[in-house]
Amino acid sequence: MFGYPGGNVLPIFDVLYDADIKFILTRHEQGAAHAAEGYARATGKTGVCIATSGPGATNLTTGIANAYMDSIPIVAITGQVKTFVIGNDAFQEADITGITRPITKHNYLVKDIKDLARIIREAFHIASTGRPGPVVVDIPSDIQQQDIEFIWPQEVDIRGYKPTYFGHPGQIKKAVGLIAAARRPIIYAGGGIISSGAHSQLKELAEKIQTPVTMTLMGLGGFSGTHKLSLGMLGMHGTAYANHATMESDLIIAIGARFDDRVTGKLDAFAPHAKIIHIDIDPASISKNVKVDVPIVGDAKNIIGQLLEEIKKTPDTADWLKTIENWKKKYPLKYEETAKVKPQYVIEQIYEATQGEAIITTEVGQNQMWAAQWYKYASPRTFISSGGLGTMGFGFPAAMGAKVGCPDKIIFDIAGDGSIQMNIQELATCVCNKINVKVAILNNGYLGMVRQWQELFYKKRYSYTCLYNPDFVKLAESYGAFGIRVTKKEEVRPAIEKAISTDNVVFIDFHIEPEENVYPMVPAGEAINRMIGGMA
Ligand SMILES: Cc1ncc(C[n+]2csc(CCOP(=O)(O)OP(=O)(O)O)c2C)c(N)n1
Ligand SMILES: [Mg+2]
Repeated sequence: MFGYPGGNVLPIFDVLYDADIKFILTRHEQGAAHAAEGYARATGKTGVCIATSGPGATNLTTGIANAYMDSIPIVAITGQVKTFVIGNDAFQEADITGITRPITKHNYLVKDIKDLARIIREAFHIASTGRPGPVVVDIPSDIQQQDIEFIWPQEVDIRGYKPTYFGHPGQIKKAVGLIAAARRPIIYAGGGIISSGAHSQLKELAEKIQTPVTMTLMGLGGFSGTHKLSLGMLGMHGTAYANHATMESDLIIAIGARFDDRVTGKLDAFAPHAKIIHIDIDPASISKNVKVDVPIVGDAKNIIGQLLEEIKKTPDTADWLKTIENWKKKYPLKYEETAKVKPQYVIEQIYEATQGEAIITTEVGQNQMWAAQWYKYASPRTFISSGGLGTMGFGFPAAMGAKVGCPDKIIFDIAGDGSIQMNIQELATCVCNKINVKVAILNNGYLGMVRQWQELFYKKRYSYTCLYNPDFVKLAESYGAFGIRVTKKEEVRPAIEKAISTDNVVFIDFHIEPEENVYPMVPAGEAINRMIGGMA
């Protein structure tokens, strides 16, 4: 449990004093929310954060919105002013159930102590089942002070909330028919693969039907990036071959993905020849952005299992795979190697030094896209990044939560010099709790991704994107962490090795080429095969 105290949660904190709960005091409530998310994404369990009423609760909201957009199971507990002053503009009152209604899967204001146990039970159930998401439980402080006999409900029965877990057999048959007839199929896999634990089934399916797999940012690790059938990520900064394969495909099997605009680009130009099968646990996601031919509502793991049972005739994809192999050879991800410190090189070196076994979190911007492109994620829950909301300041507290959940793993936050300063206060939390995460700051002196857009689309008018930065090494040291500065290419690998072998929180300040860009890039609103730095 990650959190921060205050007047209206004091009764709960008093119980935490000797409760059998590992509690971590963060230095900002936003840090607590993101840490709960990092914990949830690394472990598959529900993360928990707690804050006081008013400003404590509003500080959680960015993390709650982030969890909502990325379907991450967290329960956020907030203190509230006493029931009899709610609505009176009481000290530190904020209507947090009102504020979080559009960014939670569900939320509760506890008005009677008799409901508390049931509500907590339901909150965890709702957060972690169906399409996962954040649930807020707002508890007035007078309710916190009341006594009642503790009865934990064994069963949860919520009218109107009964997720569908298995695909309709008729829809499965239709999908099997389309798969057998396809010649240029692709699987488009999203975060749903990871939340449903469907990675083994996905591998089996891809191999059985010899169909290449492309992943969203949220889906990375759901299918091994080193597998022959992997196309890597698609979309705005996807690989050229993933985007071309998508545009040329005659069948898209979308699993646990939601056709986000960073993936589809210009909607009416998206995959013009493709029939679409869409597998998703949330019926509201289906045909929301793109009209699909065969919707299948249910859990990804179950449905892939059903498909595997029903598929007798597999498609002939030999020519298609040859075409894709050619694209991969001709248009690989690439960067110009120079004597300077290149961000892509830094990430390649982190990949090699950790043998692909680390958990990588990211901030937002160029750092995030390079981390998605240049580290090969072989297994689920090894890549943790803010997808839907794109929250700068997510990566460091998320790394902290991931490390608490997976203490034996090496955790690297691949950060930008801008983003890291948005939750840098969590250095204190990491150091004093010995949460030894490693932070690789790709320091370009810019809000790099915004600068890239200004370079390409605003005539290089760098309006307020140049940063004045602290000395990150001294800053780390002032918190009791270990700092390393890297200004030369040959220092990159030794610094990474040193960070891994150092039994402390480590910041590596990589002074990278300031105006390096992320390519390929699909300009906003263009079709996804119209890439800058992709293929003609
Ligand atoms: C909280 C928040 N504010 C603003 C943005 C808009 N934004 C997206 S990327 C970016 C620049 C990030 O800079 P830095 O962390 O240095 O990363 P770089 O792109 O340089 O790797 C900004 C400002 C955002 N995503 N999140
Ligand atoms: Mg930067």
